[in-house]
Amino acid sequence: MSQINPDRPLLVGPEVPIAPFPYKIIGTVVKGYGRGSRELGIPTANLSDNTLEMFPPECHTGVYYGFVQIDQPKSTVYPMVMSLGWNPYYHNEKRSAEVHIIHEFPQDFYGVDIRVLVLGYIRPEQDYPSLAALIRDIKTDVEVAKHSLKRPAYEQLQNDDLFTT
Ligand code: ADP
Ligand code: RBF
Ligand code: MG
Repeated sequence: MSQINPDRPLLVGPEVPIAPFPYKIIGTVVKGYGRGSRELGIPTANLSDNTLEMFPPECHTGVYYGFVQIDQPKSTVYPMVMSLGWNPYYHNEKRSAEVHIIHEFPQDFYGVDIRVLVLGYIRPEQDYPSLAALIRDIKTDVEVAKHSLKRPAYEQLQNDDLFTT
């Protein structure tokens, strides 16, 4: 199976973020369920539960794109894709957010704070017939995020107050 889903557009969302975007999430990176996203080549920084009240109520489950910064204000800002889903551990009464940062890190960073600026919606959460199909769509999400963030109104938000103060 090819690495990218050819049926999906690489550019999504409007030229300029519109409400409820952009919105900001600050949270601590916690341990996930060890479902092996790292083994899939897609590690996800799972956000602590207290972040969930920061999500606008109209944001439904699905995949989002934006920027993220780890730990220190003024440090590097990376593109990211985020999955907002229902947390099976809480009998699906609670949502959970996990962020895949589009960068290779030499080590883990559990326990640190990350700042996330969510800028747009990519797609709803889906059920996949195989792990390979899920991975292919997540890899496609990464390409969609990179393309969609290249537009000027998005690019300039790398310098948002969230990341500089
Ligand atoms: P868990 O189930 O504990 O969330 P994962 O397999 O999803 O485990 O790995 C996530 C961890 O990997 C993150 O908490 C972070 O410390 C680390 N990590 C390394 N590179 C990345 C990356 N590019 N994006 C997100 N997390 C990363
Ligand atoms: N899980 C799904 O079951 N369906 C999805 O459509 C889905 N999309 C995802 C998109 C992104 C960008 C990321 C980072 C994760 C997604 N996941 C999805 C969650 C994925 O299954 C999860 O990261 C692994 O199960 C490991 O926790
Ligand atoms: Mg994870």
